[in-house]
Amino acid sequence: MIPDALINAVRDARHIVIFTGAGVSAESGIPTFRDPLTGLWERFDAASLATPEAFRADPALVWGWYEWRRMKVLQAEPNPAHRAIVELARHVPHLTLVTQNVDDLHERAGSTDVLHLHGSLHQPRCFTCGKPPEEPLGTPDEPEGGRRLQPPQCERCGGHLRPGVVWFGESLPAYQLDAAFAAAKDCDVLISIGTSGFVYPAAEVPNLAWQAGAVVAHVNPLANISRGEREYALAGAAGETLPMLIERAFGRTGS
Ligand code: BV8
Ligand code: ZN
Repeated sequence: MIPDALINAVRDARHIVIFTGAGVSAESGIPTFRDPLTGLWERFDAASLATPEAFRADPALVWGWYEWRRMKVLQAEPNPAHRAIVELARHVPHLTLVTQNVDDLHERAGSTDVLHLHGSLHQPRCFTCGKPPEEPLGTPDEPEGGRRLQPPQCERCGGHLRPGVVWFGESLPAYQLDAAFAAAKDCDVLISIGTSGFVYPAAEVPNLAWQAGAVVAHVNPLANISRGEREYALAGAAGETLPMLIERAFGRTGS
């Protein structure tokens, strides 16, 4: 199931990059984007909701969708995959965690210095002047998926608050993207976990690592690989595969 060559590369690595997508939070009960039926994309036209145009056209619809997602995250717990990444960081001289996710489950599992390429559900800001609210948002009302909720008003300019995520057509935060690309070019091993690799420029990260000579592994029930050499597909769920990988590389884990 997990090739010895990959176990040895992980054990001997000086610098490991972990690159995560929605699949790492799937076992916490958070819908992914493209899973049939449960995926957000299936039940909503997410690509048309996750845009500044959609927010301008109907702020209450978009805010309601994100508050529903934020509520699901608040109700969720980190899963063994998130915890395995924290455990791995204890064994590796240098681990860089890059996520496309907008939930805070990595942080709640104990990961630090997480590079969020697509922002966070937990950092709303004013759509007009960019100012974050004075008080953090409380627990959202019980909006069921797709119900409209009027976004709160900015205390400074009266504009609408918006979710602190990167929408389609918006630029990614330059610091996080530059740091992620630099880590990918420097690392010995990159483990991509739970991503379909559709969305750019984030999807460039594993390619940069492979092109720079790193060993690349994809943890995904649908994993398929294209490059053969130095690349591995671990076709399984993250919550089962990652603890196994770490136990094989470093012995019984404490998690
Ligand atoms: C940019 C935040 C330009 C919001 C997200 C045409 C028109 C316009 C733009 C484009 C275009 N063509 C290309 C583009 C660029 C566009 C893009 O890439 N589009 C794609 C769809 C083709 N990108 C952008 O617009 C980016 N910005 O390019 O700016 C620019 C340039 C200069 C100056 C100004 C502007 C911005 C992209 C960011 C969009 N925001 N999220 C929100 O969350 O609502 S993207 C969204 O999809 C998610 O956040 C996530 O980050 C991303 C990828 O999804 P995944 O994480 O991979 O999830 P998915 O469901 O797809 O896959 C889950 C996987 O997990 C599956 O493979 C499944 O098998 C696996 N899995 C399931 N269970 C498990 C599991 N794995 C392991 N264990 C399990 N248990
Ligand atoms: Zn404002």
